[in-house]
Amino acid sequence: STPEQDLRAFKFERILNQDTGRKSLNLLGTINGQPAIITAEKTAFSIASPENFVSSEEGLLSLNLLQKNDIYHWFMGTIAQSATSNAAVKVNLIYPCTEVHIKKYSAQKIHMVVETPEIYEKYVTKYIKQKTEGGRLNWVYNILDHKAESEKIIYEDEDKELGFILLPDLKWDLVTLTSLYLSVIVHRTDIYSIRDFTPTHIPFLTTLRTKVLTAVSEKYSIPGDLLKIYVHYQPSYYHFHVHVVHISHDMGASATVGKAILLDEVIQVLRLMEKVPESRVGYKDLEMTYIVGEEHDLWTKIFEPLSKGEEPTI
Ligand code: M7G
Repeated sequence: STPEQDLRAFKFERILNQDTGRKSLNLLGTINGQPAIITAEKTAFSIASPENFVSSEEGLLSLNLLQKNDIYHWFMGTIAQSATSNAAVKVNLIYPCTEVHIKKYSAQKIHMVVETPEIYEKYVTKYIKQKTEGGRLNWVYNILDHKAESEKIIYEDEDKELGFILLPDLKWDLVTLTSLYLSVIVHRTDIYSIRDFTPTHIPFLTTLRTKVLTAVSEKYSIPGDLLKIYVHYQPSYYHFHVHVVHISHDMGASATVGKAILLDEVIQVLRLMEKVPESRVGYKDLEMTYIVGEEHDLWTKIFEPLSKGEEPTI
């Protein structure tokens, strides 16, 4: 079956989350008896031909005046759309999905947690190990092996140690430059998260940064001062990758304090660590403070037990 046939076969079960501000909706259901998640998000207005906005053929197709008061008028309307050139909605399908995906896309309370070097060493490393197993990184290896998305690669440095692939993130609609969202996926497999960085990685990170900036400026004519380049701690996928996002794009929780750390800051911290006389000091030695959702395994298996004075069960 084609991806479209799969999507059409979706049997709705329940709403996982809805955000009226971001105009997004996450649905849980099944396809052929297997769990699936649909995440839908209304797209940004296309500004390709703003002069056509009021056109009843190419812009606002129909209008319904809700109210008029003095100089104020408000309408509801429909708008001309096309799935290929001017889409109304971006739909992501995860099928078959896992319990971890369901938790990730569910509405939940969040907590600020402090991960000490001891907590990292004792519990979080175990958690990270578990999350690299069971095919969770298949999509990453598919990209690195050119088995998927290879036609979308913007730039590749094939070096085994320093190399990486720059390509569009699945969150990007591929057209709106002001919401540009790219990912850098490194070829090396020895870095799970920034916790693995020591000052020895400074040249790796600085060359990566320079090459990414050059590639983005050549391909999209976007200068470096219009880009946010950051990493997540904690990330969802433990194979080192970097997020490259247009500065005008408000990513919400995913680019916020408590989740995103600028690559420049990581490099600066490593440079300072380089000056520490003690050898092998690195990100593993820092206290890291971040947000975690109540459904997340890091909360249920590590930080919730710790907050109650209990031993984590990881
Ligand atoms: P993260 O910081 O590990 O997790 O980033 P997050 O999803 O909590 O941000 C992983 C990034 O990879 C995210 O920005 C995802 O949108 C993106 N991503 C995830 N998958 C499964 C794919 C994929 O199959 N292809 C591409 N191109 N990007 C993906």
